[in-house]
Amino acid sequence: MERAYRAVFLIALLLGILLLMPLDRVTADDRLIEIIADHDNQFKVPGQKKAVITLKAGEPVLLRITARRGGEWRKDGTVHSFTIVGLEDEGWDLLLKEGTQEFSLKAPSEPGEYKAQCTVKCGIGHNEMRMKVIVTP
Ligand SMILES: [Cu+2]
Repeated sequence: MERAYRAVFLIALLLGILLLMPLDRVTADDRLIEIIADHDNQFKVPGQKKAVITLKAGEPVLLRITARRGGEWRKDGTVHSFTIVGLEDEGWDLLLKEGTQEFSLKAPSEPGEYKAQCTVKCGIGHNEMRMKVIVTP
């Protein structure tokens, strides 16, 4: 009898864990987007002259961001952020530590041109540290 209880408990636990996982993490086939938040306090996209990324509205994406410390950083080790003002609640407010980090996100549902910016005082150039995010229908 006790064994049956344990089995039920384990199955419930497993289901609970699966339910808690965001669905796009389970499927893990999100499009990979690479961005550099560089030590000169500029966003860069590897292989591109201009820092601009294009997403499809609502698509799940995996952002791989490499951050390099500029002249200033936060005490907690945050060196830059990648923030779309107004979409923070949808996850578009990524605090970046030194090194490479990955973030699973959903592209904004509303097509248009967005501006991503750094909200962490990172030194000279911080006020111009932004890049374009184009969202197509
Ligand atoms: Cu900054």
